[in-house]
Amino acid sequence: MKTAFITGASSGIGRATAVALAGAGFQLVVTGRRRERLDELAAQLAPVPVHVLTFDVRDRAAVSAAVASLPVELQAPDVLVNNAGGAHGLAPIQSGDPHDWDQMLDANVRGLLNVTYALLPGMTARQTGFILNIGSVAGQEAYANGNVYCASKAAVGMLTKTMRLDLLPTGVRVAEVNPGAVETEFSRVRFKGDEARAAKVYEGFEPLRPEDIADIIAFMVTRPPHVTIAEVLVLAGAQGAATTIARK
Ligand code: NDP
Ligand code: 8X3
Repeated sequence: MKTAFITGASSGIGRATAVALAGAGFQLVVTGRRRERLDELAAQLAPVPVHVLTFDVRDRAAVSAAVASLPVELQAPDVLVNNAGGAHGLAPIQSGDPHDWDQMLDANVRGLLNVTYALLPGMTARQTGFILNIGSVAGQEAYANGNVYCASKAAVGMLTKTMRLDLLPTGVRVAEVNPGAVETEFSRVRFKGDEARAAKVYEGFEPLRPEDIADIIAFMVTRPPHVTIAEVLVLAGAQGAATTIARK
């Protein structure tokens, strides 16, 4: 049975990806900080084997210790989905909060590297595998007040391209999905629990659902070894660009 290791599976796109990949025949390692959410997911997916790991992706030592605690065969997953992360704040650079900046750079960029670092030895030794990074439309275009979030996702885009080149001789393929507006806990986190402000982001149009992204991820990671769908931009139907949305 093939194994998929999914970060940020306690919510949103990561959770939906876990459901989709379980449906596609994978056993799973699901990670996040909220253990109960992950335990619930594992119970929902039974009898699919699901191994739960809780760690903060920003903590390299914790990531490495968690991976080392896995049975050896799970330390070399066939598929790694680097999804954990998000936005904190939406403010002009001149009034931004450096603590928010640290959280975004540490989770979205360093976190992705921490998890990749811990799993690559197993994946490269096996000479096969697939790393799917979650970038964003925000990594491809600038929008006002997006500053550090946009920069963190642009970094994911360049890491994806360079990782793909570096890993070419190892048989590990690397690709990226760049979602537009997906209704998840993303905006609740960005606006620090302000539900009304978060709801406004998705008002007046039909946003993407996490399952829409998960379906695409499942398709990409199940292509045969001679096919790499390297980058996919997925916008909501009413979305022309990151902040250009036809609202009714
Ligand atoms: P959610 O907030 O619903 O999910 C985020 C997930 O990431 C949660 O499972 C959370 O788990 C985990 N996570 C966040 N920070 C950490 C951390 N420091 N350590 C470990 N896990 C962490 O948002 P989405 O599903 O929307 O976001 C998933 C990814 O998709 C993110 O990288 C986001 O930037 C990206 N994205 C989202 C878009 C959207 O419109 N929603 C569009 C484009 C990209 P826990 O809190 O349990 O740790
Ligand atoms: C999430 C999409 O446009 O809110 O990455 O930044 S956006």
